Amino acid sequence: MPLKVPFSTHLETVSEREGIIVEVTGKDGSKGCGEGVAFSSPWYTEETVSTSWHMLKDFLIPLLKKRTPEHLGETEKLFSFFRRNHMAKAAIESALWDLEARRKGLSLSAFLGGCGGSIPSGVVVGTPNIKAAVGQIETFLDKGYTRVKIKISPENDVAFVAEIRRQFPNLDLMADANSAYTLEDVDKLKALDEYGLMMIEQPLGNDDIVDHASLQKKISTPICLDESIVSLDDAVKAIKLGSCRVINIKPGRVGGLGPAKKIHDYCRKHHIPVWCGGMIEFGVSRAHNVALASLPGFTIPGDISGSDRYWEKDIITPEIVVEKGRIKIPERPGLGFDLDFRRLKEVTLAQEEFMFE
Ligand code: OSB
Ligand code: MG
Repeated sequence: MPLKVPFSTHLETVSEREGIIVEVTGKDGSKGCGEGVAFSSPWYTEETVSTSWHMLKDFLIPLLKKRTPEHLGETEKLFSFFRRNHMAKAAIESALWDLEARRKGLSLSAFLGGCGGSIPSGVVVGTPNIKAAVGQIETFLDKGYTRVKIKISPENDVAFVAEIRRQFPNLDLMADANSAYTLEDVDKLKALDEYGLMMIEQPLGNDDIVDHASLQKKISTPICLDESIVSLDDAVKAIKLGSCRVINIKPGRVGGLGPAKKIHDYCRKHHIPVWCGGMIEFGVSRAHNVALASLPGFTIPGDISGSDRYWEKDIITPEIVVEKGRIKIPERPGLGFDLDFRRLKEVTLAQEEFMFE
């Protein structure tokens, strides 16, 4: 699906988004859906749409066929016999969470242990052009968003942040570097301390937790890790080392809602606030994120914007709507949103069905 406006980081510009939508049907006819959030090229993590499709078709689905899991914990355990490929795993795992919640007659939020009500939304600016960025922020504020994230890199940082801060002195603002820096840039990163950023996300290596610990000792802005945390084990080690004060949780990055919930639980116990990241995703993953972000440790607004942030028309009904800066948590069983099959059909490139028995 084409994005309304291209989204740029220092690594890649996304103008069209491919994704994988998984629908599971139980023997009793109950259904669930999930989304594979890998991009078309491996710029954010090593997975792509093609590697996800391969993993699903050639390994994960055959594995489930061979040993149908009795419950969600068993799925997670089965999948752990194959290394990584977290986004492919999460596509099925999250669909099974939806199915199980529907069966239990609980909203996915309640099934996960969430609080109900609504969650605060947040939005990301995807342009290094200062004029365009200011324009986007103005539009987002008009729509009710109260927390904004910008992307920074060594080519576009101190002056960019300073100008945005000058124009929006009271805005809840964070900056994401997607691993654009090294420890040699410490003076530049320290210079950002002046601008009252809520945090700086993933400034250093995408799989580093050692240098981030050194950096956190030298800057006062809290470091938030994204790419570096792909498992509970990573979160435990990063917290132990002091590599971050905040963690961004994305179900796709960590292998599903089960692992995401475990990271949340651990962080909550250790007083590390978490927030839910985004993947420029379609409504299915967005809806899973809404449920996840209703857990009590998600104390910081995440990158969960409305369907209309990126899409002319989303593939779920109803769409995700931001009202006065918040998104309502659905109360009906499961995800609380249905696939809009008409819209889905319009944008489907390929489809495959796998029968068990
Ligand atoms: O680093 O958080 C990130 C988008 C794609 C991949 C990685 C990231 C992002 C974003 C935007 O920052 C999130 C969104 O609006 O969905
Ligand atoms: Mg990030």
